[in-house]
Amino acid sequence: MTDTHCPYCALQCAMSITGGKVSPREFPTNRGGLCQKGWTAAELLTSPARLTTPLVRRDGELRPATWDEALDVVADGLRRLRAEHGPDAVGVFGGGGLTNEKSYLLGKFARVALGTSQIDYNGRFCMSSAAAAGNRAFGLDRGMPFPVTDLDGAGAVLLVGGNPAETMPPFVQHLRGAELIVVDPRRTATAELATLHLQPAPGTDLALALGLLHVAVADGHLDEDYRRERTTGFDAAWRIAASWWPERVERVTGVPVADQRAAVRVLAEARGAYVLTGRGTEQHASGSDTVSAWINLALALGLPGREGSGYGCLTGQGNGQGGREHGQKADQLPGYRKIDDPLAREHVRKVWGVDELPGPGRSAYELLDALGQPGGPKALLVFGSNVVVSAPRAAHVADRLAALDLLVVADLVLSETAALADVVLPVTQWAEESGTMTNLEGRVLLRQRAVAPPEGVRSDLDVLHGLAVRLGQPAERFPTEPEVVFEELREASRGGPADYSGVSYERLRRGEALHWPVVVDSTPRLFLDRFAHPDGRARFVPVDHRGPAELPDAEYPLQATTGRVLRHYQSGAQTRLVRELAEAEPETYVEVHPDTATRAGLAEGQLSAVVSRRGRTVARVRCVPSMRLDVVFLPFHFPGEGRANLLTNPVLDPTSRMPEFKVCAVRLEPV
Ligand SMILES: Nc1nc2c(c(=O)[nH]1)N[C@H]1C(S)=C(S)[C@@H](COP(=O)(O)OP(=O)(O)OC[C@H]3O[C@@H](n4cnc5c(=O)[nH]c(N)nc54)[C@H](O)[C@@H]3O)O[C@H]1N2
Ligand SMILES: Nc1nc2c(c(=O)[nH]1)N[C@H]1C(S)=C(S)[C@@H](COP(=O)(O)OP(=O)(O)OC[C@H]3O[C@@H](n4cnc5c(=O)[nH]c(N)nc54)[C@H](O)[C@@H]3O)O[C@H]1N2
Ligand code: SF4
Ligand SMILES: [Mo]
Repeated sequence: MTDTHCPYCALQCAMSITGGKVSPREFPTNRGGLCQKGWTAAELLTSPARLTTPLVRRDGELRPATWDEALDVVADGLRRLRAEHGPDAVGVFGGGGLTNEKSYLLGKFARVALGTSQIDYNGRFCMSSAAAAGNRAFGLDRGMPFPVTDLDGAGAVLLVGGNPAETMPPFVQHLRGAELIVVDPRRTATAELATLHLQPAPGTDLALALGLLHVAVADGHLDEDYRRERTTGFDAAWRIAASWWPERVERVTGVPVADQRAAVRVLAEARGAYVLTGRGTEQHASGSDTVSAWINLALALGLPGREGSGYGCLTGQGNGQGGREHGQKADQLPGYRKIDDPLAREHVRKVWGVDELPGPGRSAYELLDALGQPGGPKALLVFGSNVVVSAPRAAHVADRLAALDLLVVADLVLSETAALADVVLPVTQWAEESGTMTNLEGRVLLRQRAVAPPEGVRSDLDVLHGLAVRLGQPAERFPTEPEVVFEELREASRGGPADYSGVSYERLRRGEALHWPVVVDSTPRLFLDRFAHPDGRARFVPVDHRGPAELPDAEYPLQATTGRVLRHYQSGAQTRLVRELAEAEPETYVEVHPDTATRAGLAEGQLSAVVSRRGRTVARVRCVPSMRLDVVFLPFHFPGEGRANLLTNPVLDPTSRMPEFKVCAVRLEPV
């Protein structure tokens, strides 16, 4: 029996593996619980769909090749493109599911072995708006700056744009003791658990948050002592919120004045309250400002940086937290350092033993959009993402991939993106390798190898090593042993905001709870004494409502929003191959109010075309009476013409470069 953690989401539920079978394990976050995805996770270890040999495209078809052949093809291609067009002709796309060791080595590989600035990752589609807002307000971004179990004692929780009943089922037990207020345009399984459900139109959360701040101040709930001692910038933020009186907010969002007042009262009067945000409120072209507005509300009520209350964002991918700290993001170096900070560059240069480092590159969507264009990358290496399904304006992204001279995908299965590649490299997964993950509460976990990998696959670390050596790098610069990579990561992160220098495999094996920063001791709770800005104070950030980039009109009268269902994970590349999950949720669908369906000439169970300015998706109609009349919902887990991302608007948040996944204008048509 080997103790490990789930391959999927950021809750990183603890499990054991015995003879290739999963059983749940007691742990503070999941308390012995697993969701259906976790229970069935082992099926993919032995699935016939597993890739076990490298594939190289010859005469238009992917054909089996040896590892040497495949790596030679890649290295030759990269060398040639670099020689002809310079180092930025090669791009790298990483993922928040990769272990800390892989994220770290991928960033080092890009900057050192390729010398390219063109690296970013799918966390840009996930965490970036909350991260930007957290940094602005607190001077540091750790999704939850407190352990999940602190929520057990909460009197009230405001959960905005998150549906953990489907996205992190075992997490919900931590909300049981609190009065729960859910903000979601849909009446989700999570909203069903709430005392109060606010149902705004998609993309109007910023107005709602300004309105709740207005009510908090007008109704006398501003925590004056806290504001004076622990924050700055209230006046500028208030000047904007002052004009968002509740009736105006109701007109823009659809949330009744009485519900706005009730929500603020519940939060203000609770002993111990938390504000939590999920992707619903973050994945907008105004996502960073929207999260800032929710943090402003939390600051006005005096919640962050106090024991028993706070603000947190629910990180999504397995290593969504660690994945954003170790340098696979375009503007970052390991330890959550900024790539344009001269001291950070010097520190990392020394650890890596190199004289030069490239500067910041393009953000994820901008990188994909530039592929094959003049001045853009001509080759792309993808590790841990299925962008053909998960990136916005997906048909355009597929066109950009097709315009490349060389597309290389490392994956465990032939994802829709891998199927388009010139070279596919089959890698080990989760239980077949060791590595560390940092969960949603900033706790570093060790996932230990539990089973032998199938013959023919190699780890991502091995792949990076093999390519780096072929590109002329010294072999020892790209270690293949996770623990050796981690030892180097410790040094690279030392002194940075996300300092892992005190974390070791040995301490993790002993089961120590280590929340970063860890120089010697763990930091389960941040900000109790001071926030991370130089003056120790949190910042109110003045933000105003802008609304979605695309509003409904006569041609596209409805708003589509997108998200997740219990049984599938992300692009579905993994979960669509697990029989129990695929049978229960075999195809995409569109949730729509019955009256809206009728008006479009549609009925329950029929196929509908959902059409936006970017494209057309085909989905089966599910009539849901609790839906708003003006909103439809599609999950984004399905491929082909069922891709929700054929519709989505790639307009970006100016600060975080997050695309507006959560709202675009559409119409429904019978097929
Ligand atoms: N089953 C499952 N679990 C997962 C994942 C998965 O793919 N499947 N992925 C993991 C990852 S990477 C992530 S990031 C997390 C995401 O976890 P969540 O944030 O919980 O997931 P989503 O379904 O994307 O969005 C949550 C809710 O936002 C609502 N929403 C849409 N538009 C708006 C809006 O304008 N305002 C507000 N307030 N709400 C809105 C949607 O109706 C939806 O119910 O889940 C993780 N867990
Ligand atoms: N419309 C819409 N689109 C969205 C979202 C939304 O809410 N709505 N959410 C966005 C969010 S929050 C996210 S996080 C993204 C996620 O979307 P993706 O980035 O596509 O995430 P996954 O489907 O998890 O893709 C991971 C791929 O890597 C493979 N893989 C898993 N582990 C490893 C590994 O260790 N090494 C390697 N090399 N490969 C591995 C898997 O088999 C899979 O093919 O989607 C975004 N797209
Ligand atoms: S909640 Fe997340 S970590 Fe837990 S079993 Fe489900 S997918 Fe795995
Ligand atoms: Mo995510």
